[in-house]
Amino acid sequence: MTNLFLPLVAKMDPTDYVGFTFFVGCMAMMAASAFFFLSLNQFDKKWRTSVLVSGLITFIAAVHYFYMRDYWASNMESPTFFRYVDWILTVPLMCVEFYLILKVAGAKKSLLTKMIVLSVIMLVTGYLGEAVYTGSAALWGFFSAVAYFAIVYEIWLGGAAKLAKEAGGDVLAAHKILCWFVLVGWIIYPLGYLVGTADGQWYSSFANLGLDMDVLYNIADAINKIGFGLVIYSLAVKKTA
Ligand SMILES: *C/C=C(C)/C=C/C=C(C)/C=C/C1=C(C)CCCC1(C)C
Repeated sequence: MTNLFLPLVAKMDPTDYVGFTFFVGCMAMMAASAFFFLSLNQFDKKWRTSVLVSGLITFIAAVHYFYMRDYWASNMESPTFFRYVDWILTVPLMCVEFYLILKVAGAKKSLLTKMIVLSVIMLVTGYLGEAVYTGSAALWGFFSAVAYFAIVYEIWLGGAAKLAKEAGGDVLAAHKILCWFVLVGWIIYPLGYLVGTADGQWYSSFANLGLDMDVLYNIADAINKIGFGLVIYSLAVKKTA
């Protein structure tokens, strides 16, 4: 054990702020998971699944952050592969959250399928642009963005929005906040992508913004995974009271 982990921690340079955000990411995701899991008993049965999923999202992220922190510390390189494995597991679970809270208004499996398919398209095309066909990062980023806006459309104006209106009350209010997370919180990811893939692209000036792709992704993950979970948590609290 020691020779596996000690060198990496010893390698952690106090001026390595990217590594620092990976480190804090591990702790934040772990703490959030403990918080969600330990709160489960206080909720009515039908809200437990939603809070459980919140905990699974931060727990899956916590495990990936441990790997990503070590990958970064050993190679000083973006852990692109772990990053996208994390997202491909957690983003569909966020779609499940939308579906679960809208079930009270009769949400169908087709809504869930549609959102999961869109999120997988968004992430696979993003991965291809970031890691495989880096020369055409702009094109793959564009495909990814189309899928992203289709998700935004679905939840703000499409079928999911209609169901939220039918549900009304606390569910509608929670749905609205989640919609803002997707519109504002998720937009940090394409910004990170533009910064990280700028080299040799028409948007090469993004490389000079003084921003770091991994820091942007890490901040976005903390906001979106933990924030999203807390919205679900407080909805469950209201519905149980
Ligand atoms: C917990 C992880 C989350 C919520 C990840 C979300 C990721 C995105 C919304 C990524 C979107 C991208 C684009 C819209 C275009 C460029 C490529 C991506 C994959 C960074």
